[in-house]
Amino acid sequence: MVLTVDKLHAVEILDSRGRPTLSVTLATGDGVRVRAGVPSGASTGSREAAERRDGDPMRFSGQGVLGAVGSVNGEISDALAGRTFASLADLDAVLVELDGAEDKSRLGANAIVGVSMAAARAFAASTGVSLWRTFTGLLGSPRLPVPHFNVVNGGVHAPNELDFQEFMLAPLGAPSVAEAVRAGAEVYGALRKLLLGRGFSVGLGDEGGFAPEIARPEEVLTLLVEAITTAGYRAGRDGVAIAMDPASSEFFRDGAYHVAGEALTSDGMIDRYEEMVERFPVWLLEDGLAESDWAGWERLTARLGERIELVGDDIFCTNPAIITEAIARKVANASLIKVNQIGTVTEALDAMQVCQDAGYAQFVSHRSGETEDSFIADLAVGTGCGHMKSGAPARGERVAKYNRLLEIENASRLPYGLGDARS
Ligand code: 2PG
Ligand code: MG
Repeated sequence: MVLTVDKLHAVEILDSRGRPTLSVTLATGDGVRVRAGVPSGASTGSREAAERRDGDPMRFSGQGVLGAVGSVNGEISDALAGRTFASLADLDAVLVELDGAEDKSRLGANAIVGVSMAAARAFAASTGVSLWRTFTGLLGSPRLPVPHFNVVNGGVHAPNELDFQEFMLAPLGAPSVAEAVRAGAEVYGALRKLLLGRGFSVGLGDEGGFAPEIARPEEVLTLLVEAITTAGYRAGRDGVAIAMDPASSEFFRDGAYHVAGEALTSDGMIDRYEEMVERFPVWLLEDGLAESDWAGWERLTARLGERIELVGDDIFCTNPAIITEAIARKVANASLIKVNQIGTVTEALDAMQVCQDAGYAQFVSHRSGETEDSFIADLAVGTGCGHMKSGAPARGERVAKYNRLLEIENASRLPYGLGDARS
């Protein structure tokens, strides 16, 4: 596979939250033209690759990305146009070197990731294969991931009183993506009815989940179990299980976790999670503790690591070096994978490889600010990581990823589910 870059062009577009982001178009020497849309987060880890934002208060409250667009159309184009690359890794290495900053802040991680995603797509298109096929053989064998539908939103993704950011439905027991998507949509519908019947708002948060005025996470879990059974599914690993991303760095202040009016220590939080795991079919917990609380994470992993998947997001930032340190310290047993958190597709694949080698699971993820780009669906399928989250089974930018999984399922005979590595 070789790729000759002919032209690169970026424009400023809107993400799903109404904030500017980039669309990057790449044309190759053999006449292929592809595009990538750049995602953007709200609950970001402090060690993430840095987005370049204009900071001009007269445009989009300072959120404009004309500088990052300029990086693509100027310096990056100048460096790549007319050059031939033998692999995506080679092209990404040029991007990393060109930026020169550890956090990619000079050209902007949002500029770089857009080019990297477009280049990955161009490599696939030039060889006439689906994008997911270019990721096969690197890690596990390809498989269709269990979609994790975020149906209740809180934290910085919704203006309600709920401190926990995400409550997800995980149809682990479904036989296929098609049935998993059906389960997600049916339970989402049942939950809507339940909420309305109890006088709660069914307004939506950033990722398409409902944002009711409920403070206690246990109350949300109770409602979810009811919605799952009302929709006709078993609540549990043999049916529809539950995953949570409290995004706890956001409510960790002055050494305490502030949840529904209580201030808890790390151990208090761990006790609380253990109770939840005992009472409810919670199978995965992401960012249960804050990114700065490594000692707490060690205890959390010792207590719950054998029973559930513990995913590091803000604490790892898809960074191979940080994940390597976490493995040595027995922190978590899985990493979230967000390409824009590290800045190139190649480095995200490196992070997945580090996880894979240590028996850590990889959970491919969207961002709260998204476009209709379905890149992560192909990434999750090709790497065979077994699970992916892309928000609610509603709203165009969220369902684009699930619909892409349906498309791949239809065109391939790939197996569905977490895979052999985990039960
Ligand atoms: C998360 C993500 C995606 P954000 O915390 O996992 O759901 O949120 O993109 O705002 O960081
Ligand atoms: Mg998270």
